[in-house]
Amino acid sequence: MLNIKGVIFDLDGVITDTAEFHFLAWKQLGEELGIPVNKELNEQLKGISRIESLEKILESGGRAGSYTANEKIELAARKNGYYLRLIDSITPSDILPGVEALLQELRQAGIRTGLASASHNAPFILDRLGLSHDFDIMVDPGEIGRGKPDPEIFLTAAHLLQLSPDNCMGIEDAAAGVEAINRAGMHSIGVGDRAVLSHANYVVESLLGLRLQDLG
Ligand code: B16
Ligand code: MG
Repeated sequence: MLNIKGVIFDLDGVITDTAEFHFLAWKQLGEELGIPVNKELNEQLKGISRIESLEKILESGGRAGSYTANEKIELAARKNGYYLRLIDSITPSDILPGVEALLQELRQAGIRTGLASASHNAPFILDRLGLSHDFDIMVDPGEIGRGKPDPEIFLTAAHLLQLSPDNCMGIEDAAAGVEAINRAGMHSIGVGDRAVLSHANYVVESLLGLRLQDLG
């Protein structure tokens, strides 16, 4: 029997569909570098940090050793510029279906909430969505040494919530994120494609399909 006292959310792809904007921004950079970025490659970038995503793209184009560390920082910054332009138009209407109802249900039930996003743009996005005050804690990805699929970001969230990991549930859209939740010893909810998220304890197509009683 689960005893869930805290729910830790991913941001991109769970709370809002910025995953699509990350894809478009990487695709644009890829075109400039002559490296195709398709949906399949993009799936592997979900939940992965900006610089690691760049490394994977360069690797896929056979260009892993072609750039200095400084050039890679410049390329990652260029992608972020494209991304920021795309997310500039975000409003509360971009909150994915079911998110607000679930947050409200959790609050009413006294279940604590946290955000475990790898994105350095998370505070800006939450602000645009009008959700800045809806989470009890938010992990700063700058403080995290090892990105998803390492469990560090979820363990840090549980620590900040002052909860044991086995009393926490994590919600993710990325395969790497679900692995991070599982390795943290938490109950995992995958949002999206069942084929990609089959290692989650429970998979829903969208958060509209998730009710409090499903949390055990
Ligand atoms: P940024 P999440 C992750 O956010 C995204 O899934 C991933 O595609 C992105 O590269 C990463 O954040 C870093 O984002 O470039 O904005 O710092 O899914 O963990 O909320
Ligand atoms: Mg995500």
